[in-house]
Amino acid sequence: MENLEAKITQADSLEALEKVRIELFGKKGLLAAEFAKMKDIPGPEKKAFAQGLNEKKAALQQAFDARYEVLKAEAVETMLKAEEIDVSLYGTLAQKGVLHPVMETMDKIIDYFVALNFSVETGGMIEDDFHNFEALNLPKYHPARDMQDTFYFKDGGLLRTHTSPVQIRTMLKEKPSIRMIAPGTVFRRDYDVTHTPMFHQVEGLVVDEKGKVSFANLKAILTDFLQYMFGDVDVRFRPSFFPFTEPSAEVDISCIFCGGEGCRVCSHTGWIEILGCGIVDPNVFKAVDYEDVSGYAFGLGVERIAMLMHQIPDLRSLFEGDIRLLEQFR
Ligand code: 2NL
Repeated sequence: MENLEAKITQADSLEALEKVRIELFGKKGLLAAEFAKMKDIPGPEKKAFAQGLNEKKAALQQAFDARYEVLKAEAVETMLKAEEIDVSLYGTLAQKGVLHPVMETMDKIIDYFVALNFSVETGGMIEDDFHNFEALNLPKYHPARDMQDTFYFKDGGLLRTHTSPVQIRTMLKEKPSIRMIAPGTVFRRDYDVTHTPMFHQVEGLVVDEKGKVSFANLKAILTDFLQYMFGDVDVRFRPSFFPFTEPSAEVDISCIFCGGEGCRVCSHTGWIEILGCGIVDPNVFKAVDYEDVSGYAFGLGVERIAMLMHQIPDLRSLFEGDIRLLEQFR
């Protein structure tokens, strides 16, 4: 019976000790077997035998309890170590958001014109034929009004194809002079590497008494604007055509990738087309009942400029909703 105590003190875990407990104190355990021998002990010796056995049992129970306390304390210690939390560690920091490159570019454009005292006007994206086309000297049967190019609603409404209806509404609402930009979302039925059906424009319009607004003013402000946007670039004006301006020009900057040497981005011309502009066509003023005024106007595509500033090769990636696009601009 001496090695029973050793069984208890050698148990090295609560699990091992539990096994020992069953082995010793269980219904079919070693102590139960000893007590069973009682019936074979002759009468006079029974008492002494029972007393010895009870003392032995009590000693084992005491050894067991002591061992249990030690192992329990060890187990708690081990658990606390394993679950230790360093409350001084930083948590997971929340990710900051970033502006979409299109909106960042739009803001930069708006900032320039706001600083030059242009007002910022906006309007609805659903327009009608008059404000989107007719008033802009785009008469019925003009190719731009083709179903191929414009999203029409069944009731004759349409998604604006440029922000010009905002200028038309502003002129109908207010007397000259006008000094405004119209930033916003526009829609055209187009989809390839450089066109998405939804994109953004900023258009500008300046109107004043006849003779007060010249092409020279337009040239000066756009040259300064483009150097604000792109740094020390050359700017050139090429004759062009828009139904709503006469004369009209397209404006190029010297290629910001090759400095004008010629590369893939500028199709080896050394120039990149950035915006369109011109002197407001008299037919536009007729449509809004403006008399004895002159004005200049311009329009630019925001995505195109964002692509150039960030060297984004495919315009469609701006609208795919892939968060990895934004992560690049963090
Ligand atoms: C381009 C060219 C342009 C305008 C937009 C305009 C608006 C009114 C009257 C006259 Cl109400 N003109 N807008 C003028 C010239 C060019 O946009 O290439 N845009 C992306």
